[in-house]
Amino acid sequence: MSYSTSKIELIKGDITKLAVDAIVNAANSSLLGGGGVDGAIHRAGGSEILEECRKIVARQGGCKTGEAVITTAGKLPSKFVIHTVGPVWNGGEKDEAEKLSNCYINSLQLAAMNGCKSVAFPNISTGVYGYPKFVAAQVAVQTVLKFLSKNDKIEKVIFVCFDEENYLFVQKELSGVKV
Ligand code: AR6
Repeated sequence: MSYSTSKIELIKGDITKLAVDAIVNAANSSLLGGGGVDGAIHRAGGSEILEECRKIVARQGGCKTGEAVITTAGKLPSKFVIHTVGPVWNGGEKDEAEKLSNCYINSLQLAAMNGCKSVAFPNISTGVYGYPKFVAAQVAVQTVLKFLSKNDKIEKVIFVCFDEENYLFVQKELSGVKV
């Protein structure tokens, strides 16, 4: 860990290893798995996660962009997985920032509703979905700070960056932050 305040941490690594209350998955609207962090979470967490996702799909037909659903974490060390669907980057004129911001807000709200105090996020949309990392870092950090300023149920948010570029952009965005 190279950055930490009382409510925010930034780490480089694999989100599937974290023993927090909830880890967030950058899923797709089918909720049935994929590559990237989604693939890593389903692989490490085992079939229980997919079984719960299938039940959610049967009930509500997947998950829309910007929304979030919660399942067990299966064999993972966290208690829950919150699956959210980030926007595909389309040049920035298709409400991508608002949709990405909604991913963070809805995930944190769902976490709080389920009694979670610590929540870890990957860099949603910055892989396959092509969101520019620098802008995504701004949206992620500013949205989380605003949420934390209004909600006292979430005690810790951990930004988990898998790659150096995302790590440096989030670190830059967090510099000087004191919450
Ligand atoms: N821990 C933390 N972050 C990770 C890990 C990991 N184990 N593995 C990858 N990342 P992506 P998206 C980072 O592509 O852009 C999937 O197929 C990675 O470096 O996983 O939202 C879904 O099913 C990147 O910065 O998600 C969807 O179809 C970040 O996670 C689609 O990809 C997000 O990259 C979603 O695309």
